[in-house]
Amino acid sequence: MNVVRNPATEETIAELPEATIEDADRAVAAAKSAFPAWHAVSPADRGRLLRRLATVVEEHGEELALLETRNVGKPISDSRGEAGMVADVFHFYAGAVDKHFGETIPVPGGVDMTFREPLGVVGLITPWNFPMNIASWKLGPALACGNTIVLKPAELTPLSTLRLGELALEAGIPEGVVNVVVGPGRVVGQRLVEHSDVAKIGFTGSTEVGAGVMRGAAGTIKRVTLELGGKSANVVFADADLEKAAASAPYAVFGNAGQDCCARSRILVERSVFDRFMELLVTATGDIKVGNPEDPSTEMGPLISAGHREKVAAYVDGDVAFRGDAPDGPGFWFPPTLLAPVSNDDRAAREEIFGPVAAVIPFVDEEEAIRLANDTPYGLSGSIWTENGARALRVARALEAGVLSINSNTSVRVQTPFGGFKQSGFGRELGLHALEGYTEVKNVYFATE
Ligand code: TXE
Repeated sequence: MNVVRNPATEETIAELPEATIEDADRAVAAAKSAFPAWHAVSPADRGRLLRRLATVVEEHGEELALLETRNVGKPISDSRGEAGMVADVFHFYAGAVDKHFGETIPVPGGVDMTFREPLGVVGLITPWNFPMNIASWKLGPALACGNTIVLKPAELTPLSTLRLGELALEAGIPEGVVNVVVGPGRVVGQRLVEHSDVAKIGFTGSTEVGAGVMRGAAGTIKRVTLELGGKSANVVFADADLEKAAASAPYAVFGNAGQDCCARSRILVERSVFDRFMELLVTATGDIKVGNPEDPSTEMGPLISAGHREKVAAYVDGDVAFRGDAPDGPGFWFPPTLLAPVSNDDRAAREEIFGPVAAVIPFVDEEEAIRLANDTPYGLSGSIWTENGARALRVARALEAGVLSINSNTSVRVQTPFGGFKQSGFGRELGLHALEGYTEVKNVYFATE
């Protein structure tokens, strides 16, 4: 039995049967038999169905937001934004689907053309931190391109994904096109990864499990897109608008209680303004409102589980510069915490903590800032704060990361590509780039001479 809890109260909110290998096989078989008919639907009509799905999600936005808040513990204001993004993602791919087509290529002796073909059955495996958002980032482009789906959410947070599956049916997407299986990753997830009828795995989760997905996929030469961990840098130069940078930094690391692959959990600050910046950062961090996620004014909720809280706590030993408030419990609470000054070699600066813990690291000049920011096995996101435009672009070009912001800490937009360098994974989600990951290019040469 899969027991689902509200991490803010520790109450059981659902008990679900655990899917087995046989269930995964049945889901793959359903997706396989639905594929020819779904592939045959014209792109414009697939777009119409995705548009309907977007509208149905909008109509159920408040319900989805509340479900996400109760299951993940995230503030309701965040969940409302995320439900809105799910609808926006389906709107975007509804509009994109009939504008993604092949080319004609001049060659001697004939006409050469390319087609964009769907892959077939794709397995989508998602984590517990942004369940419905990440599901939509994969579902939108995969469905638009004519693939059928087996979607496996994380065991801790399956509820919004199950609801999305029902809403897809309500929107008129035919049975068998979207299948949701809830079960353990090492059983059901692994089965999808190794199944010979699954053409691709779109995975978001830890780097360790991502490496296992790659190994498992090798046996069938399966395509994979991996969106994995991060240890991103928020680089603050002395010539930045310090007030603005310090006001923004806490949201970049304590948003979603730090359980965010894009968290800028290494705050790199130029030494000449380090003390002033710390003062501002401590004040801004102290202002974060931690508490009941269903209260619209709450800015930070609990962690996902007791086990995860233990893991996060193990990173907080020396160098605590500030510890905010958090409720006592029940609930898996952890206060926003600043570690400073930290060396980039410390464990807290090297490993993904995935909790509300920021390591503040001093640097002396631009060259050292770039070196420290890149001195990590990860390469997902990052921010650069400076009023010098040339420096901003110079540093942005030098950083080894897939998603960067200048004078901002936001990472994710429906229209723009999202994904990592180095051990943060490969392949891109969102924007038009995501369509590449759910199609094969077929080249056809037609001899005319
Ligand atoms: O992730 P997992 P978990 C990081 C973060 C966190 C840690 C563990 O540091 O503390 O990972 O989180 C499925 N074959 N991130 O345990 O295990 C699993 O069921 C196929 C970063 O949740 O990677 C779930 O659906 N699938 C990350 C999904 O993989 C398997 C987001 C992710 O689980 C599997 C989440 C297997 N063998 C965690 N084993 C980010 N960067 O956003 C598990 N799964």
